[in-house]
Amino acid sequence: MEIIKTDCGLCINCCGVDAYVKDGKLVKVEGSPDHWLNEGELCPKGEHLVEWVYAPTRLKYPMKKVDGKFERISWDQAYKEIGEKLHQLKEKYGARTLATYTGSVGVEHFEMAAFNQRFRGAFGTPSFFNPEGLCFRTRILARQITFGRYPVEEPFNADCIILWGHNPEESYYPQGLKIRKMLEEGNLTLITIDPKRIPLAKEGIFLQPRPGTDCAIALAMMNTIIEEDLWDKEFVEEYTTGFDKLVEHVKDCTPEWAESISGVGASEIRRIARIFASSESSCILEGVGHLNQMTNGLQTERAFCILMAITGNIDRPGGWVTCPQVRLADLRLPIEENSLGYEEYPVFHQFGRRPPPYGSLSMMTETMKTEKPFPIKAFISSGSNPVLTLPDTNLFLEAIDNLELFVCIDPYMTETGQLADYVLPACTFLEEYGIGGFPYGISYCEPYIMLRKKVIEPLFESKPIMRIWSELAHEMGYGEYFPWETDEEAVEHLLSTSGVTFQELLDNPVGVYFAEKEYEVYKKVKRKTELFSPRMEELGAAGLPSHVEPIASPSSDPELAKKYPEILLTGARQVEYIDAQQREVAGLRVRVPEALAEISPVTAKKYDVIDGEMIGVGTPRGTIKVRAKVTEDMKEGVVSIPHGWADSNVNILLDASVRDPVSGYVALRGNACRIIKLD
Ligand SMILES: Nc1nc2c(c(=O)[nH]1)N[C@H]1C(S)=C(S)[C@@H](COP(=O)(O)OP(=O)(O)OC[C@H]3O[C@@H](n4cnc5c(=O)[nH]c(N)nc54)[C@H](O)[C@@H]3O)O[C@H]1N2
Ligand SMILES: Nc1nc2c(c(=O)[nH]1)N[C@H]1C(S)=C(S)[C@@H](COP(=O)(O)OP(=O)(O)OC[C@H]3O[C@@H](n4cnc5c(=O)[nH]c(N)nc54)[C@H](O)[C@@H]3O)O[C@H]1N2
Ligand code: SF4
Ligand SMILES: [Mo]
Repeated sequence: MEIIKTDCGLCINCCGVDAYVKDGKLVKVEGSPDHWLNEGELCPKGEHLVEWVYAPTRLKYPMKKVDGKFERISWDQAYKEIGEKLHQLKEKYGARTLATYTGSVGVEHFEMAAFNQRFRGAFGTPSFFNPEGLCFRTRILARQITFGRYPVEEPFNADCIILWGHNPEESYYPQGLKIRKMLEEGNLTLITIDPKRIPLAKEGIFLQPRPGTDCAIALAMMNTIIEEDLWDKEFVEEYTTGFDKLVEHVKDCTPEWAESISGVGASEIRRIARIFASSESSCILEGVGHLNQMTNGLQTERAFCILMAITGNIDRPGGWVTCPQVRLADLRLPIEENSLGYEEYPVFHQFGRRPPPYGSLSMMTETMKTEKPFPIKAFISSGSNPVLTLPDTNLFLEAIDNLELFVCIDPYMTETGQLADYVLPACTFLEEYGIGGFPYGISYCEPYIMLRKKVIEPLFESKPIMRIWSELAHEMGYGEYFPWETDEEAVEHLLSTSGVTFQELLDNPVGVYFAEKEYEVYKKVKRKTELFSPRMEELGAAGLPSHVEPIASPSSDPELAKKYPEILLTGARQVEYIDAQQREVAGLRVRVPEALAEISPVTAKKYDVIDGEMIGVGTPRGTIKVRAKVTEDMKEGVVSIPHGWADSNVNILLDASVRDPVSGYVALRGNACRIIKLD
């Protein structure tokens, strides 16, 4: 039996995995005891990797839809037909008629994103999309706007953590374990701000706000910190600009004002403001996307940045720290045209020195449907399952009706693959080489990189995604851009600018630190922290954050509230699954067999609903059936439903036109809904 030390590519946590391989087959996995983060532990998904990789829903060979049914074809035929069609469509409608989309896997799987982008560059289309258009980007952007760089949470050195719309025991499993350990050791004050009393909320101070009012709470904390002179004089005076404007801006944002908006007691807001400001080191540890995926999302993130700054918790141990990044080879080819959303969402697209490589995802589906401002006739989706994960499912279904070519590249037959013209089998991360760890320090502030190793040969006829893009490119005449013959070669090339070699990573199977972390970076950089942002104003947004009621919520639209009086939250994470994945893994499915809509006993009583009953949940966009879970932990008036379930697809309920006007993100939370008692 061979033991291969690799990195789990299922989610952004990148835990270390010891893979046991016998006769070319993966037979067992364990958490790597020598990996700094997970220290031998694996979450339930990680524990079920063997069942996942050999699941019967794996795509075995390329298939083409003929008369509504899939037929097996060869790779050669697939490349030839897809290539010809793409050339034809480019001729007829121009290059931008091709949209490519990589899902969350394409954010964490650097090679997938890099090769997709190289292909679209060779083809010449600006229409590249990924979940950065609804997930991570807002928080990165708000921090860049404020600090001129991207400081990342370093919670394991903190004395006080605010879990703000973040439930790490579900979504960041190894982080959850470490926080529990810190609590056991008795050196952490934990504050949780969440409409749901999550298990960690029971370990400290808990505030239960009405959804979408977090910015008001943050402003009231600033008000208290300034009123009570708890701000960090040295940091604010030496290293920030705009404090005077901030003082003026928050002077009326008293805790009493925030109480009237959020429902959280003024004394509680004062209490946490004092603890937060006077702890040795404090860290806002927020949901990756939860608070950003609302209509005041970007400005809420700005408020968190300001709170961290005025309390001096930037670039100090336990706060938000600027993490060194590895420079991977940039495979992007120049693209002349701007992406969708460039004009509509200038903060998102025009803030940086160059625009982000992806378009505004919220506009992709609408453009596919309306053909405005141009027709999108070809769509290639990889590492994503948009039928279940894009908000406004019915809009997406109407949009894909308009396509002339729809290709889905995935290791599994998904709900999206079922609707495609061609499905191409990609292999999983266990069957190819890749880059693991945290080269960009996105979720953990550790300058640490690992080789994600090929543990077994690709199953059936599946191929590494890098090969799929390269081979299609060669077929279409773009071969010169894709000289790499294997996935090893491609990964070696990506590492070529990083200072770390493929061989070094093979020799250090649990990874290497590529740089030393530095604190007090603000002392070295010229750019001061901008509490007030002149650039935001220039780009048409407010230079300081304010509370704004969620659009299309019962609180902002009294007419809507008459019919839809409850507040819908979607997508709270479940440790058993990543987004819409792993539902085929029986060992996980027995733990959580279906979607549950969490509601409080008071809400349940209002509709005469009992725990375990099937209910309808409706919005102006549609209705779904889902089983009710009645729990004291959920705030009254809130209905929280996870995403990614085919039989209770919560994205049917969302409206792609309800967006954060600054970031362009579709509101995944805070929308008005109602409960329907079923007979
Ligand atoms: N197991 C698992 N892990 C995952 C994923 C997965 O699907 N499964 N997905 C990955 C991805 S793509 C992402 S983006 C991240 C997401 O990770 P997070 O955004 O951290 O999501 P959660 O951990 O579910 O925590 C969200 C919490 O926010 C609360 N919340 C909702 N609305 C509000 C509000 O208005 N105010 C406040 N204060 N709280 C609110 C919810 O009740 C919930 O407890 O997780 C990643 N990790
Ligand atoms: N209502 C609602 N909707 C949401 C959210 C929410 O909170 N609420 N969250 C949003 C967020 S933050 C995100 S990031 C998105 C995620 O949305 P998606 O990325 O669409 O979600 P997944 O289900 O993870 O889809 C990933 C796909 O990649 C495939 N895959 C796995 N490994 C590989 C590989 O190595 N190669 C290839 N080619 N494919 C692979 C999987 O089989 C799966 O089909 O969902 C968003 N949708
Ligand atoms: S938390 Fe689970 S799924 Fe995510 S990397 Fe770790 S073991 Fe894999
Ligand atoms: Mo995400």
